[in-house]
Amino acid sequence: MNLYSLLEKGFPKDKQACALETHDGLYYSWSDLERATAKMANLLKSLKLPAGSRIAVQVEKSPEALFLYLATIKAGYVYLPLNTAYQAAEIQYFLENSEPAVVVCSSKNFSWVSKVAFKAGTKHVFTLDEDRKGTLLERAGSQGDKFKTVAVKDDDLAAILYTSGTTGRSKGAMLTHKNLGSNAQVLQKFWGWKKGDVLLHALPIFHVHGLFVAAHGALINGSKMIWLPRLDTAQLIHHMPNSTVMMGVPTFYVRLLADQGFNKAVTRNMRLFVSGSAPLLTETFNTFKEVIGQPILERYGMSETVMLVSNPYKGNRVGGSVGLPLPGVKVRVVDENNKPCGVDAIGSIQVKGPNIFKGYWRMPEKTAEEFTKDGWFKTGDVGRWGGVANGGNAPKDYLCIVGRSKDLIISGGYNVYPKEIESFIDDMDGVDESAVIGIPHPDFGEAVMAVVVPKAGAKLDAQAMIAALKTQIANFKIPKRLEIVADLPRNAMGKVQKNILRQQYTN
Ligand code: MLC
Ligand code: AMP
Repeated sequence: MNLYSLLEKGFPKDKQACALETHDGLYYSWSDLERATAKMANLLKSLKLPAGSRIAVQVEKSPEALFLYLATIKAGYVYLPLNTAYQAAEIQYFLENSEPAVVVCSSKNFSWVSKVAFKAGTKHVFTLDEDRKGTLLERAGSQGDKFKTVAVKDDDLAAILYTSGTTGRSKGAMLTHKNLGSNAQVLQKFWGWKKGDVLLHALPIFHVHGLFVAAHGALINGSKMIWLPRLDTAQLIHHMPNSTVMMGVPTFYVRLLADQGFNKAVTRNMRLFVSGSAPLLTETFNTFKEVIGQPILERYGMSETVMLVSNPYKGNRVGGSVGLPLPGVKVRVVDENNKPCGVDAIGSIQVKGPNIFKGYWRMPEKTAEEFTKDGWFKTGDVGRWGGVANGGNAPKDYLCIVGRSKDLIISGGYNVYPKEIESFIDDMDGVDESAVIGIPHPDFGEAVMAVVVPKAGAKLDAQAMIAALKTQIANFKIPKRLEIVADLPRNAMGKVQKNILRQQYTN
């Protein structure tokens, strides 16, 4: 079934009810949502795109951006969202790799994005801005407001999400209608979505968390969303008394707890706070429970798998643990021979289920590498069943994530692969080599730090290097700290010992 049809089944009968309320006081009814989606789907159809065409989108968050996503899947095309922080070189790679038929960008970026897109073979470039301006809506305005949802097969693609690669360039995770639909249905039940729920939505919608976990949850349940463009704690606190559910990365909870205006009274109607995308510190979990009187529900997932494991809605939510495998999802913790580890032993986390992606876009070898012979997907995360983890005490059937085998930094919920940043730094004049590590950060959980060795006789300026990086890569990947040193610690094999650097700079 087309994912749109599945979501639509949950839309309320009263089409005049509010579907989205924005931070600047606009109300979109379910009828508005359906009509705008149909108009955009008709526009896409009028372009006579081949089946399986990718629609790449790099726009600021707005209700219309959500409708564009819905229109894409309704019309049977493949949605390809791109983080608004990505710079020209990053966008160039994504467009050349995915060869989208249509690109939608902000007006302010049109001149450079369109050049890159046309060079990559894209035929149509539209603009869409936060304030309902741009050529996409101009062109969609004259289209019909009814559209028959295109029939698709379960394993037809609905979306491609680029995830950074440990080596080399990013990989496009291909997600099918079935992957996304099955996960939305499971979460609706598991998290007890009910009539009257209102979702407070402040996450970006170009990643799994904001689009597939949060927005799908409200859509499939026919629930209203309070649609905020970004995390702004004053806005969250303002809207919280009229909300029942919120989802965020740990930084959301750290910032809320630091705000004097956040208290039990503000959260009186809230029934569920979900955290994910990065580890929630047990300290944050405990403080939140103490101050607000309810435990945050932590869950675990990935772009390749959508949601895998979650603390229960009803039942024991354990700080430091991501909880129980979701219904239909199989999770195992294995040793280096892919043999399941016993309780309390640490191993690699592998998963199976209807939510696991179809593979990496045009990378069959990479896809094969990431699956075991018997079909388990290797998450690259390291975990343990039960035990005293991260300062908590989890029962034996609860999963605790204790680390990652992939060299990955998660900063404020965004993934940064050190290798990518190192290659940009190593290309700079006067640089001999570099090591990029994650160091603890009070707001973002982890922050990117670079340790750089100059070439003999070269003089490097840390501030100038950071300024140069800012023109090349997304802002969340920029090192918050850059140190210039004489050499890097190495082991007997000559490998850089990042653990020593992490210890040295963690204080
Ligand atoms: C912004 N900055 C960041 C950053 N976000 N730096 C590191 N890490 C981040 N995540 C930079 C800004 O460019 C700015 O730099 C400075 O830090 C301060 O920015 P800010 O204004 O305070 O940031 P803000 O706009 O408040 O954003 C912080 C944030 C945001 C945490 C709210 O990053 C965010 O919404 N993160 C959510 C990411 C997400 O949705 N992840 C889900 C992935 S899906 P300067 O130099 O310009 O001052 C996934 C699967 C799963 O992982 O399981 O869910
Ligand atoms: P992404 O590639 O952006 O989808 O990020 C997925 C990664 O985020 C996972 O492989 C984990 O390393 C991490 N992650 C997601 N949720 C959690 C969580 N609750 N605790 C720890 N790590 C998490």
